Amino acid sequence: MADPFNFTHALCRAPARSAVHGIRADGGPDPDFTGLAAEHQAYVAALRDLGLAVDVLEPLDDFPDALFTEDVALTFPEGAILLRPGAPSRAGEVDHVRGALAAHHARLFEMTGPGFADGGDILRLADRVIIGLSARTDRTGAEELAGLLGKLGYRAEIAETPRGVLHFKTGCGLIDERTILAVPALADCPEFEGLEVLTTPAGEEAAANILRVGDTVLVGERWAATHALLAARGIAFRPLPTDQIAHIDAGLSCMSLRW
Ligand code: CIR
Repeated sequence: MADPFNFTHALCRAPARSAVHGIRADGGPDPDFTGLAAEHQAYVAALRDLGLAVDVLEPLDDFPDALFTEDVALTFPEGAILLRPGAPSRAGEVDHVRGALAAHHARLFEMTGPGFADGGDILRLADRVIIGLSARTDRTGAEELAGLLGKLGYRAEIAETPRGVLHFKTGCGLIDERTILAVPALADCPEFEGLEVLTTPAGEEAAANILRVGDTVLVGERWAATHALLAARGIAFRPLPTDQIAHIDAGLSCMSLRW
């Protein structure tokens, strides 16, 4: 299996004005559109600076959450899978990435249902893929997805996402091939056996959604103790602003598909 951090491409989508109405589980104020767009631009610029060819799709006003391209598909060097997002308002986003993915991936599979799976629930490790069950990903969907992953040569395991955590990767991310950063509620996840699990520093649970690209870990700029943790391990990291996307329950992995 290939290096899980070795990406050459990413697919993003510019935020529509409607993004300020994106889903949030616990209510809370709308993000500021200008700030949110700036965060998105900084993210795209960082991916390009790290050497990726980034396609940025047009905004979709009818789909406030469509900037979170991670949730509608899975992408690998070997091919891609179109998913069935679990939020009804996001189901239609899939049709809007099909063409862009078909242009890059000769092998393009698609979930047919009736189950659901969001890309935010899928954590790719060096030797397998973990599918987290959540309010967006049900067991039927996870099992269909595991079968499709098998066609691309990836072994899948199904895990539980703690209650109150939107997506599995809201609560964890890979620092390196053997090390996970996870919120305390996920630290004892049985599927992490054999890996080293570092827990997020107190008060920095929202830092768990890191994204490693090549040798660099993208991490929210607000999380100083997490930066110190990465620095102490000699991990190169790049802080990025995430305050506005956090208003709509998102973090750094959510804003791209990568392969
Ligand atoms: C949603 O609730 O679907 C969006 N507001 C946030 C999606 C975040 N995506 C992710 O964690 N992969």
